Amino acid sequence: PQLLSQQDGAVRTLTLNRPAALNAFTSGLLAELREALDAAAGDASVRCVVITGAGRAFCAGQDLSDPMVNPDLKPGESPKDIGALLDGFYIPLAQRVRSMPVPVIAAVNGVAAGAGANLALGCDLVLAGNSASFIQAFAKIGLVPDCGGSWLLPRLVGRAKALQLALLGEKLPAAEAQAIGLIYKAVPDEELAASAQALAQKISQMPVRAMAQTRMAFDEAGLLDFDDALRLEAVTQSQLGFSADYLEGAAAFLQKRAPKFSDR
Ligand code: LHQ
Repeated sequence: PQLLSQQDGAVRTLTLNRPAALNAFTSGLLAELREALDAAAGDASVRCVVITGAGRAFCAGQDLSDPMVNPDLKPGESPKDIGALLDGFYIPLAQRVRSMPVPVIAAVNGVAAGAGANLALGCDLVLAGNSASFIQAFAKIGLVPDCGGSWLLPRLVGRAKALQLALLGEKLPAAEAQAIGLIYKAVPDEELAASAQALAQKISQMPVRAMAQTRMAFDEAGLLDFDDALRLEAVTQSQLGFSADYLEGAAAFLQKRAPKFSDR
């Protein structure tokens, strides 16, 4: 299979599994990843999702040997519309990640290039091994950042850094990615898998519905003015105020005991 899925407790781990091609995206892998995220979203036993890669890379982005992206076009042949690949595969995938009802962690185990980089950056928390790197490879092949990159990059690191990364397409090592605020944390390579699993297990015990709502509030507030953001906070807080998790969290605090969260 091009995608491996495994569950430990309430943590579902999805592993991109085309290591010989650095886990580059075929339409098949993109579809499998989206289906696996749909399945995780619909499964009440899942409270946190980890996405990682098999082998030495996280994901090299679109598989450039796929006939859908016009490799080796013969003279006189007209190119296919690669926008169709975005409409059919990358847009629904990026939307699926951003609308997951539980937190999503990227465990970036090696190079993340092009759409592979932006898939990772679209996750809620990005851990990376020290030897991992992020490459906005699009510029080098005459394309623009996709899979949400145009929206994410300026918001994550500001316009100047975003333009540096996207225009020059240089390899950004994990430690630098952490230093500029592009990712959560770089860790030693040999600790990445265990760190990601430990973080995911910890999160799975937390109020995950509110965490997913926090991500959605941040995304939406970016499009609102201050007063509208305040109103959105009140609407969301009003809903969460009736949730079992809030009632449990507040009660557990007052009773000086550990809370047991269950909402999703
Ligand atoms: C690959 C790939 C790859 C196929 C490594 N494809 N085989 C959306 C919609 C429509 C159209 C286009 O794009 C998009 C979004 C995008 O993602 S655009 C960006 C596409 N990605 C790239 O441009 C990155 C291309 N790859 C690289 O620059 C390098 O492979 C990196 C820097 C990722 C890794 O370099 P190395 O560590 O030196 O490994 P390598 O280059 O030797 O790759 C190992 C193998 O993986 C090799 O195959 P081989 O048979 O020679 O061992 C590569 O051909 C293959 N591979 N990326 N994207």
